[in-house]
Amino acid sequence: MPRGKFITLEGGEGVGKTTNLVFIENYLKLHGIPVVVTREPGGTVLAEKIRHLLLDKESEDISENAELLMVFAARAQHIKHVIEPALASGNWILCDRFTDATYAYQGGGRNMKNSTIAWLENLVQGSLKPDLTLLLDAPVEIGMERARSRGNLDRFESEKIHFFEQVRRAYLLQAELHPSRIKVIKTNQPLIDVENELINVIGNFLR
Ligand code: T5A
Repeated sequence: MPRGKFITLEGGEGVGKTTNLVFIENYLKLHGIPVVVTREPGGTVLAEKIRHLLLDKESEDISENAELLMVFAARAQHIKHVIEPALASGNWILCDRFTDATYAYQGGGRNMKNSTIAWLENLVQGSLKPDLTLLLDAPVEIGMERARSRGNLDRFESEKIHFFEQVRRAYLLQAELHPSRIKVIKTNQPLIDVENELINVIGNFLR
């Protein structure tokens, strides 16, 4: 059984990850690919508990170091119990956010050192990296407007606009640094056009 492929979906708040995840899952299944859909932070019972703590607006002030370590603690569980076993048994993984989000939110948004993130990445992931990353990108105001329209903002969504500008900049920098892995798809266009771009990029990847 050949090892499965690891696809991640990334982007700032409200850019359309959840919406397009379903489309990508269906597209892969249509091509006969067995796919496991999961998310970060989360994906296991413990990692979902950590997610809850991270997103809870009412929790005590979480230090930047604690936030970074919580993200990687959840990731370690996720890799051990979901991602690695699925890939090893030939399933593909479609994951809503992964370590590029850490470079964007903790690196860009919180201004933490990329070298610290890289050290933890190496500790927790070893050689595990996504094979393909779809970075959904839209101007911050558009994403925030979409997120706000759902009401009930979480701890990250309640940050100031400057934070999200930094997140977006860091994501786009990641795409510049890893052009063969990270494909940028603009989502400030009708959903049908976003889907067509996704088909293009994933179609190329499948070939
Ligand atoms: N985090 C995560 C870190 O800080 N570090 C890390 O390492 C990791 C892994 C997780 C939070 O954790 C942080 C980052 C995050 O803040 P999350 O739920 O995964 O939270 O992320 P969110 O960005 O909060 O997810 P959202 O659900 O808010 O955004 P989505 O999924 O990008 O957007 P979606 O699909 O729900 O769409 C939003 C709305 O827009 C509409 C949709 O119908 C929906 O109503 N929409 C469109 N409308 C018009 N045209 C289009 N093209 C549209 N696409 C979507």
